[in-house]
Amino acid sequence: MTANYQELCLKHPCYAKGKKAQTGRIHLPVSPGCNIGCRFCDRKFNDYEKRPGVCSSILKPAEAVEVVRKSLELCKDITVVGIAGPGDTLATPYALETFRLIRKEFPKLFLCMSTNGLLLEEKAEEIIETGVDSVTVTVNAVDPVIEALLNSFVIYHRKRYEGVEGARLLIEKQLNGIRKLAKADVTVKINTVLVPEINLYHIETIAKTVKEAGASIYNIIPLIPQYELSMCSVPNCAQIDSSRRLAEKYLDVFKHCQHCRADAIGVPGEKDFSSEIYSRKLNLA
Ligand code: CLF
Ligand code: SF4
Repeated sequence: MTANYQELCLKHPCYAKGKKAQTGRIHLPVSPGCNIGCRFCDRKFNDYEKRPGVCSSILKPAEAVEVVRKSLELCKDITVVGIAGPGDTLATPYALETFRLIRKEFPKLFLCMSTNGLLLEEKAEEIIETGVDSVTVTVNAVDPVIEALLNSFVIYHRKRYEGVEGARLLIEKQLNGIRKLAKADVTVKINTVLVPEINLYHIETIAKTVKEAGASIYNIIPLIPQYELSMCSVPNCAQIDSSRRLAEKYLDVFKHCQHCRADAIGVPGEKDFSSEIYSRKLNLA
């Protein structure tokens, strides 16, 4: 049985309402590919950058099980196994395959995945059957004209859709997917990358729309200006605060996001164990 929202609020670090949680997560970098083109996305392999889309290397599902085993020895606070890239978790089959292995080996850990949502509607049944406890969908706009400023293309069943056409398809699939999961009592969290020049005045509409679709909690992630949006600004505290206040009219808001790497290990915002694990990776086989 999957965890309910109240349980996640107590034991999942990214569902902490109020003060920061002391529980941890391990991210398994098993999902290399992506099927959309976010204009701020710059995926990289390195050991030093602390942001989404970055990891030291890609793991195979079987290797990921051993990484979890070692990580639990190093960090007793881990309650969640998350998969957040470095690409999209539904663009390749490896995330769900990994979750099935983890569920068997570590039945007490919560399973958490993060996705852009393009394939959420058609993969919802498989996600539910796999027993994923929480799904984060990144919804940066619910208006295709705004979304097209944040995303240049979508590749859906081998066909490329650009601009507003692609954006409309992405939003439709995201909202249908959220509805399906929520109906099956899977907890849905929404991440929005806040880009002051593009979606600052759109946050309330996003929050209201995703709440109606069945999401439980909302997280605003300040833009890291890079790639095609390198000319945009980092939101200031007043912009983040006012956006959170507007979102809070509709749903709970998570306020401790740490811009995690795709291979982060530990309590978010505290000591990260990934360098210890990955320098030992060759010994795990
Ligand atoms: Fe990872 Fe994301 Fe699950 Fe958390 S992170 S897949 S919901 S277990 Fe958390 Fe890190 Fe922010 Fe993500 S602090 S970047 S919101
Ligand atoms: Fe990058 Fe994630 Fe957007 Fe894919 S969905 S382009 S991995 S930010």
